[in-house]
Amino acid sequence: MADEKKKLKEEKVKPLLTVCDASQEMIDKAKTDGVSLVFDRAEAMKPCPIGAEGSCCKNCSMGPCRLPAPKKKGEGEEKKRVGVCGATIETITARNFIRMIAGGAAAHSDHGRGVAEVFLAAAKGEIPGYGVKDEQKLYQLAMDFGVDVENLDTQEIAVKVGELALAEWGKQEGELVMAKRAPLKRQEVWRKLGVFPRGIDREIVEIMHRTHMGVDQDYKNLIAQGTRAALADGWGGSLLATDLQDILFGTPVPVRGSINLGVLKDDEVNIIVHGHEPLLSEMIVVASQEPELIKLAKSKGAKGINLAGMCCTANEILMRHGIPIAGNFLQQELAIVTGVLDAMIVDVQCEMQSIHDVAQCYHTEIITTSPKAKISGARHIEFEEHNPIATAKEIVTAAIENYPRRKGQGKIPSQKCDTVVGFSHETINYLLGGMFRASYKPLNDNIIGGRIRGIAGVVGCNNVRTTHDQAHLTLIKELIKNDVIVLTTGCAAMACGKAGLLLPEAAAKYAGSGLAEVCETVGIPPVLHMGSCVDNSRILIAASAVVKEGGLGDDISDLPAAGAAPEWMSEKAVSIGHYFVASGVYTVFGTTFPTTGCEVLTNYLFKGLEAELGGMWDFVEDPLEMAQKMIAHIDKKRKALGLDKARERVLYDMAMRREMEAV
Ligand code: XCC
Ligand code: SF4
Repeated sequence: MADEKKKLKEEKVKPLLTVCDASQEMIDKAKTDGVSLVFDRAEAMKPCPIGAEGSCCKNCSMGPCRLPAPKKKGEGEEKKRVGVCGATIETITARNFIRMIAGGAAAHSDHGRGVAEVFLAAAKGEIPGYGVKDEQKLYQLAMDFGVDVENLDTQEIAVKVGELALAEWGKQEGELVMAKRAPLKRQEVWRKLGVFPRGIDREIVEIMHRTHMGVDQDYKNLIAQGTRAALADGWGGSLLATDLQDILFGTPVPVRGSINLGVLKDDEVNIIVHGHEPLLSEMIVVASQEPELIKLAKSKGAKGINLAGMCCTANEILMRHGIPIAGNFLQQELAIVTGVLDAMIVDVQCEMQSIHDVAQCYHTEIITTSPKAKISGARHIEFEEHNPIATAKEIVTAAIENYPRRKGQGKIPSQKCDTVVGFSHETINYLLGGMFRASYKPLNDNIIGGRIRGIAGVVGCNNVRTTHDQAHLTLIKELIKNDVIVLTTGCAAMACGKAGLLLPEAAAKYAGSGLAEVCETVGIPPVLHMGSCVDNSRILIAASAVVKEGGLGDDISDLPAAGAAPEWMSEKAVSIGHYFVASGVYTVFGTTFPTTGCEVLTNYLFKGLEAELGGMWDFVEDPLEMAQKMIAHIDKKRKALGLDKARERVLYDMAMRREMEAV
């Protein structure tokens, strides 16, 4: 008995590392090569249980104060859990939670600021190679900012928009301009609660102030500031990043691409761009196609230059140029393990410092490019914002020069999968309504009629504490099987791509009959790839457009919709999750939840917020149960809209039709 228990326990501590065969192949190779990976380090270092539940405060040097929950229910509950300064467990977990929001909102928004600065310089004609690619979108943004589009030329409009957009970061009072794209009723909710964001930087700084020792010590008041900052991310920094990038580099339209480590080539110079900002990668795309550089590559014995992406940068250049994706977050070390990667170019966010160590075992050159993100020991070629093509050429040349240093035979996994990506809010509009009558009406009608049960946003990271890609795929397959159309971004989107879910053919294979019928008619996959993590703002805009189209209530919180990040790990995910909650969406996280150390706060986030914001958090480890809870929420919203009957009827129709077909 004891033996069996032990065996079970052993099995439990050794779950599958990944469901991605290409990744498993490289994990095995790393073992043979004697290379330590994130998977090995996770095994060697278990997470701190007190930190994982948010019960540790280190905001001053009288601590750190560790306030673990009582081991058994009831035990020690009469004793108030407080830190040395008297801060309660509610205060401590709330402070920790909103500091995560600050970290995430800062990452997205500082990315957005970088884009705004480059946009303004480009508008002034100061950056060769950059200009306005999407005029339509520029005019739209100009109107949001109240720029007089009638009497100015395109360049003047772009300069004005650039200046006004950049000013949103440092704004001290008033309301963020972009947040006015939300449905009117939603804006009223924010005003009533006093959480309408003022300026992007201000909200983030105020979190750091309020969470300093001895400042804000009321958990609800702390969470309200978290809400303000998260909204400043989603409806501010991220939305501006997306819009300005679209204007500069083009709004994505559906394009085919391929994904997984199998996109690497053994006879070409392989370059991976890894990170988040498309500013440099756009120019690396150009440089990698320059005839003189291709000639240089050939002179070194390579057949050409093969560029691929990783993490969110990959989503950006796949959506805009069809450049293949080598993999998602947990594959960054594995790409190096192939032994055929000549250079990995990184900018900011989600780059594990270990890529440098792994690269030491092979020949790969890690090149950092952002003054904000260096890696000790790695080569640094700083991105010259005012002459991006020169930097890009220098970097591509460095990669080419590294090609002859490949050591012995590499091994490239055979797996790669075709995908169709690039579903911006605009393309969904066109696809459904046609170029001249762009509209969400067909989508709304299909939701109202019940063919589509609802909408789910499934986004976020990989997390080494759970099986790579498994929760994403299990959850998403279950949702589409139940006629819920899925919008996806980030590393979740890449998991879908690798599993073939981003192909129109996936509808017939995986989707329920109602959703499959709609997908087949329009020619779209049941899972729509909407971009990188800052592009979660595209989901906000799509949701607002669905509300404005009519028939599904008058606020995002009325929609039969839900969100999830089953494998989240980064602070950015917390910010994204919280701006979805604050926009009225039921949002579920997997793996762990960072406030479970405090029941009062967790109850407030999971239940209390619904009454205030219409949206609320949840935490479910099992992806199938997660799907059930999301579907239950969608059904609850359908019922509130009086649409439960419609769906019953449609299901009956489908069943009848199948019966008729069978005859
Ligand atoms: Fe990073 Fe953006 Fe998370 Fe992936 S999904 S691990 S944040 S790359 Ni953004
Ligand atoms: Fe401890 Fe209070 Fe200092 Fe936090 S702020 S470390 S709870 S004394």
